[in-house]
Amino acid sequence: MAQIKVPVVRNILQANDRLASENRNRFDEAGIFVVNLMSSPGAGKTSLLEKTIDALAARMGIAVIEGDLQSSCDAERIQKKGVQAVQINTDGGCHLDGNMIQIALDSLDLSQVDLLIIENVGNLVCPAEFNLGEHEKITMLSVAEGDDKPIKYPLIFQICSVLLVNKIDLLPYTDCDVAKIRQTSKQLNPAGKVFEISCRTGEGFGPWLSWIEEKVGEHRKIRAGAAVPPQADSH
Ligand SMILES: Nc1nc2c(ncn2[C@@H]2O[C@H](COP(=O)(O)OP(=O)(O)OP(=O)(O)O)[C@@H](O)[C@H]2O)c(=O)[nH]1
Ligand SMILES: [Mg+2]
Repeated sequence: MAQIKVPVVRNILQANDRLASENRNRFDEAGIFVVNLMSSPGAGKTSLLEKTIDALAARMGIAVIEGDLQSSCDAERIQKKGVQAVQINTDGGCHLDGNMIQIALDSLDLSQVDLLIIENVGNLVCPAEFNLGEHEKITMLSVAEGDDKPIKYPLIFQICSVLLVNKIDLLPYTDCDVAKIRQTSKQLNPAGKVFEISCRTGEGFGPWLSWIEEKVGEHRKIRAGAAVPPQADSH
């Protein structure tokens, strides 16, 4: 029997990449720095956003796109901080995609925004496959999840610019070896940065906030015409 080829998945990813590239053009025209924040459920993504907004909202315009299967809990948490937030419900879908971001962007006023953070659906697998048009991918892993996660779910650790190891206040109560996380993620992603943080106590936030501020500064220069946008990569 003749072999039937099924190019469906590749077609979906190619179509998504086109939409992501349109999003990226929109971000670069506006000079906005955009990050795609990914982790498993409950690692602390929304807590990170709350603390980051507290620290930076006086110095820059921030907006948030929240992705969840159901509910608007996370967008409500962000709106309480006084910044624009739009919730995407994927109705069971396990990741955000470029089209969802295009629709969400129509609900945001980007004119005063310097930093747009997209909180992806909690999942260590599928979000890693779909570009949204972001400039940088951030992966968060909490110490309660175990230090073997980079070995078991390599792609999401391979493609991120920054790995945030969260909940370090819980280290005395876990068997997590942060040195092992650093070592295995370094093997997967030699150029990636690793910041150890606690969204509960604020420990370790300095390097994370400095990194964000530096990136926002670079993109403000793009808006002012003093720099060219970075090339979009395939991940
Ligand atoms: N001890 C401790 N708890 C934390 C820390 N960060 C977040 N939490 C708690 O972890 C739980 C989940 O935090 P969220 O910020 O909602 O996690 P999330 O990744 O946004 O979750 P989903 O959106 O459902 O994927 C909450 O009860 C937080 O208070 C931390 O650094 N230390
Ligand atoms: Mg959340």
